[in-house]
Amino acid sequence: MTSHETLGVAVIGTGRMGADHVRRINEVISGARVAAVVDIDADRIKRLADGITGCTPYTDPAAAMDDPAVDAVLIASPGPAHEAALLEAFARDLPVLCEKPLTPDAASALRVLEAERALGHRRVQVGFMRRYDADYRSLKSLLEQGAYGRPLMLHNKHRNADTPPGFTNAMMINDSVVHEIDVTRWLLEDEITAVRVLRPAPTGNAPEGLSDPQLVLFETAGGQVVDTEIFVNCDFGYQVGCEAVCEHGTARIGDDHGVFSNAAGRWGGAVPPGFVERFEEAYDRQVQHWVNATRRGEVEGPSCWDGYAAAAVCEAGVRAQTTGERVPVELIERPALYR
Ligand code: ISE
Repeated sequence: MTSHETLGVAVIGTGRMGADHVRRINEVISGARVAAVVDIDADRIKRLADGITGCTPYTDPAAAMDDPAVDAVLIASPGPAHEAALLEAFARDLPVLCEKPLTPDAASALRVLEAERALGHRRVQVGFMRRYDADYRSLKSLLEQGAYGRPLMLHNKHRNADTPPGFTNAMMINDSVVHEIDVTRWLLEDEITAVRVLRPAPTGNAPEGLSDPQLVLFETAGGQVVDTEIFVNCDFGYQVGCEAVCEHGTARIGDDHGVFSNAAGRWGGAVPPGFVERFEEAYDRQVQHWVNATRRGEVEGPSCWDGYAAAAVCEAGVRAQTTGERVPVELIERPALYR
């Protein structure tokens, strides 16, 4: 396609995130339109497609990708379905925005990475949306400017008000801490080499069997140490923060968000209820950047290497959680395509 044409996007998976991306492409961002929606729930996609001009519903991702109106694919189905959809997209050389995780484990992420390498060029942007959040971007550029010297440590916090039924200890790493894994690698521009997990006595709000909160420690190749408090039943809202401790100063994001008020003898602001609200602008910016780059014929943002590295750290993290030991992270050598 040429850059003046509108990008026809097939959105695969129309659950919470997929439906939000359909709304975003339709109503918020420019340069793209929803050309197809894909889900196993035929009623849901028919209802969705009926409300969008020129949008066709499909229950089969491959059939949607064969639709001539489809120029690019946004994958928002559950993680275990990503590999098959990515390979179908590669078979047609279609650009992809793939929600995190790239795939649920390091072996399948490596298969996807090898399949993309076989194309000879990048096709995938992975949906690590915090890289598009205004606060995280300010912190990143501050570290890049170098005025505070080398970063030595990061302190992260990641709190959710509560968890959906069936949320497990492994999901605390794979679904939640995976964001701090990506943020750590991105901010420090280094790989995570080992993981440890401490499990304090759980909150009374945690469902049976969930060890909540937990403290996750990373070591990087350059010798930095990063801690992440993950607390997924904190009971008061959604809160994410990061403090970088550097040689000549510190910098912190995430203390407040939105309007700060004084009234009735108190001061303060609001805590957002969930990640969709907190990161709404980051999701918008992420999808707009993907559309813009795709229309220019380019691929930017988090790559299959980032998705693979995150999956490998998650695996080590889940092992550290269950064994209580320090678990090293095993990665292949970084291929030239991702340097
Ligand atoms: C969820 O899957 C996300 O991706 C959110 O960003 C994260 O904060 C939450 O803990 C996860 O469950």
